[in-house]
Amino acid sequence: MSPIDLLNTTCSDLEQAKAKTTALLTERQAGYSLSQPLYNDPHMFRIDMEEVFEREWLFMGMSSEIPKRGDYITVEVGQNPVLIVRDANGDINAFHNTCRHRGSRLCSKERGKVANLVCPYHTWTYDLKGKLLFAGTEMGDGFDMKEHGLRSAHCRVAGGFIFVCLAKHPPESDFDEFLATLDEYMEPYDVDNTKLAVESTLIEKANWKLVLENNRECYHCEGSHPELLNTLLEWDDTEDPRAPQDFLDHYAEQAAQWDAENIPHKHKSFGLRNRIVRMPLKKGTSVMTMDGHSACKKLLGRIKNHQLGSMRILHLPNSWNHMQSDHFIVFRVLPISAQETMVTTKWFVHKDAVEGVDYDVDRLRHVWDATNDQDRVLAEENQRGINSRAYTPGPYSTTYEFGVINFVDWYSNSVLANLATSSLK
Ligand code: 3BY
Ligand code: FES
Ligand code: FE
Repeated sequence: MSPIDLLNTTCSDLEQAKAKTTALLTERQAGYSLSQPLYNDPHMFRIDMEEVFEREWLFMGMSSEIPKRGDYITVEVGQNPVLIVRDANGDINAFHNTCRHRGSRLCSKERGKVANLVCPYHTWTYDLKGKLLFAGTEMGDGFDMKEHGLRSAHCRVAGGFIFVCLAKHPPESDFDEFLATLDEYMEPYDVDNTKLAVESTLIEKANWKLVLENNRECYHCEGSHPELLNTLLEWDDTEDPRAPQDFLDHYAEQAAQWDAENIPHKHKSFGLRNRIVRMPLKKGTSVMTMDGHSACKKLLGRIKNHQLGSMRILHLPNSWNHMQSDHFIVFRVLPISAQETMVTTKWFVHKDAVEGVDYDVDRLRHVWDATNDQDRVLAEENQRGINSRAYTPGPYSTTYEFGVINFVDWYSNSVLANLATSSLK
């Protein structure tokens, strides 16, 4: 069933899907992969969209993608077109990208620049704060312009990261604390003085949760990621009990330098939803290029040390990131259907860096293009096997796959909690 067909499902189908999801998540075996319908059933997918992607804070993009007044990006969250635009005060606003006349999408391009937001259908015009400025002369006496401004969505920006929440009431959590930490940890990078160098979009034939699960472990790295392993150390945490002494020594040496330069690095977690940690890369390497040497001649922000490792930022449900000394890479996951997911990767460099002089795009993107494609195949094969009538949930390794366990626990707990409070959303 396609997402469009889902619109035709009756309310009782939806109630049944909610009841089934609740049962599957309540009865799931902790530490095991989820049951098949949660990975491939269009009804369960609808629940994911309503209870996760329309309820939680989502990573959308970076503030430096829209540096000037009128710059905008658009993002499709399932069937919800979203518009993010910078206004005349420099503030970033998020709106539902749907006209208050008869609902046309206002902006259809992925990014652009406008003076005002003009609907392509009948030219209703809104300012950059969503106020309706013009609706022609034919709307009649009773028509109130003030009642027809764009519907806004909650929007928060920290450390250059733009987050949007489509729910009426964003989830109560430690999100504020995470944003404050993000501001502090991103300070050295001076995101406002960065620019998007290049981006890629992959459509993976896999449920979004398989894309996230795959990202949350490096059990598969040795067998699948030769390019990434030129620089990446498999540990995802400085306190990983499996980490050998030579890693701990290397980390201690790097951390001493980072401390001397006032570069934040300590692991911080905010529930299971968000975490930040700076991890060293392999000894002698600086950034995730094929040879481990610089990708861009200009370092970011106030950074002087090429060897800042990679600051990893996790934001469930839809982002992981690698912040390095001379470029950073952000990843955004958006579900399309039960078995299709869009993964967008964006590489940022210093805004004054000149392509072909300071950086070469092919060199910059090589490792993560290869890695993303390898991960795409892994997620797609995972999906195909899960679709088998023989599939049953299998056990995660508590040492190698703790990140996956954390993700699946977060997902299950969030969906159950959100389903229980559906009426308040
Ligand atoms: O580097 C990442 O983004 C994740 C974490 C470990 C494996 N995977 C490639
Ligand atoms: Fe936008 Fe008519 S739908 S102006
Ligand atoms: Fe991978």
